[in-house]
Amino acid sequence: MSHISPVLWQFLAKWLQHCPLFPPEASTIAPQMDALFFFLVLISLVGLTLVVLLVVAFSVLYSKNRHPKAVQIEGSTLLEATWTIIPLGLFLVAFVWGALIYFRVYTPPPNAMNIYVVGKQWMWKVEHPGGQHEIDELHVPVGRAVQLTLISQDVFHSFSIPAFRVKREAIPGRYTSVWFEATKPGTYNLFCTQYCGTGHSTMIGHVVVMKSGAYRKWLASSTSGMSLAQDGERLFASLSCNACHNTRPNARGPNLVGVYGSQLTLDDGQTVTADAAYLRQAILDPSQNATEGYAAIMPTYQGQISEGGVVELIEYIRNLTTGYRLQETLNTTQLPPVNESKTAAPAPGAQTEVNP
Ligand code: HEC
Ligand SMILES: [Cu+2]
Repeated sequence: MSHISPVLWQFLAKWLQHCPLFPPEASTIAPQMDALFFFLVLISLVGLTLVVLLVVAFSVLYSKNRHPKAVQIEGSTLLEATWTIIPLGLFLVAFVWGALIYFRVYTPPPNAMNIYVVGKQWMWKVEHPGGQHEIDELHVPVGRAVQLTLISQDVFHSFSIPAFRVKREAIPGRYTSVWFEATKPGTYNLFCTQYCGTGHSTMIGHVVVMKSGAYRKWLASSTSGMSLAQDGERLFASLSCNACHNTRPNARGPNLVGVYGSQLTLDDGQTVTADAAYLRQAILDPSQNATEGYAAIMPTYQGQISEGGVVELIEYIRNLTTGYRLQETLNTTQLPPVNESKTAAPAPGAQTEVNP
């Protein structure tokens, strides 16, 4: 935060690292969050000091000894305007500053790699696009924008990585998302920060931030041999979805190839974008949104497919480009394309990576 005095900032950052009360700053957003946090702490301290000093000063200056007779004061417009305008200004600064950070936190960059996280009593299940499954662990590369798509299989949970200053609810029945870009390799804590039953306190884990070479190795060594989409392809066949969704001309269900991200017209005339949330709803509760031109014959799969399974089906549908066979073959060592402009000019102070 260069607009704060750099010396003061250095001092604060040093102090933070040696104070075990404070988690390390390990993501791009962390220093920005902390700057706002310290601003709030600072103005609170200034306000508190001012009030305490005035209370003490007034109780001495206007004590009964000095002023045995009470005097009625009718007020001062100048004084009232001052103590209205200054706090108003401070609150507006906090509001605008907070709003800017809020939008940054909840707007993932378009090139972010997506990882699914399913919360359930009492664990975090992580599903990587390459088919790597983890429980209470999350491996991510350093210096890459990572978007998490969260959902809960039972009750409300809240996914929190203090070192990255990110936290987001995992809600039953709805996808939420959060993103971060880790800046320092290492192992960080991962918590559920919403009381979710007896085992809540055990719903903790680790985020492992790795350099890209190590990350590639990890991806290759923890693969199950099938990508998430390929898992979905299997599930699609074993649930007999292909009895209705297929390429035959008289297929009873709509063609799912290329449906992801497209605009669909429902039989009540509404148009919707077929994003992950819509597809999930279409699979679990088809009667809610029948597509125009099709009979509502699709059975409900509510309670028959786990959230992990739904994620696999969505990834499968998302990857269908030409037919119901997945085009791509599993390449576990493949990372999403690097943002070129970013690699060309690393942000000052950002860790640059050397690819092996
Ligand atoms: C009995 C036939 C049938 C089966 C089995 C079936 N579907 Fe459907 N599906 C339909 C029909 C008909 C629609 C369109 C009407 C609607 O939305 O209810 C549809 C709509 C959908 C949609 C919404 C996309 C769109 O263009 O409307 C998705 C996604 C979908 N099905 C996925 C699946 C999956 C995944 C399975 C297996 C778990 C499955 N379906 C099993 C008949 C079926
Ligand atoms: Cu929980």
